[in-house]
Amino acid sequence: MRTAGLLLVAMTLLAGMPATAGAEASSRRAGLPTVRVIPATVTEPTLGNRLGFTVVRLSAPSSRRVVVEISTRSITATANQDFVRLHPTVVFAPGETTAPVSVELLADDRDEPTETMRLAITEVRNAVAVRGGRITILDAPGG
Ligand SMILES: [Ca+2]
Repeated sequence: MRTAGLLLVAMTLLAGMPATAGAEASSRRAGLPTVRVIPATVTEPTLGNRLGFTVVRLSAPSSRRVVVEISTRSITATANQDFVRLHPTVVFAPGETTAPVSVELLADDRDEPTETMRLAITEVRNAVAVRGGRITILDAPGG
């Protein structure tokens, strides 16, 4: 009974543990850096399109090339209406720890609340992905 109780506690702790903690623990075990997309706030363009930038960051330099595949994900912002759906690949040369990544924002004629989307890491080589990459899109003044 005691074992079952402890197991239940352990399972509860695991269930409540943020994904980040698990990724960082497995990265330490594997001796790999973690990689995350830094959250950013960008403004919708008034007309046409514009790139909004953020960076992808490694927790430590690597002697190996790190390849990170990213995918745009809707949260409250809509793909191909508020931003262009894209799957950029970011490559870190050995020793590099930051690399730019952008999202192509689209103008509209509507007054909207602030919207959000995510640059999600879908695939990574020589590092361990950590959840992040939330992009907050502020509505353009007057549209
Ligand atoms: Ca708008």
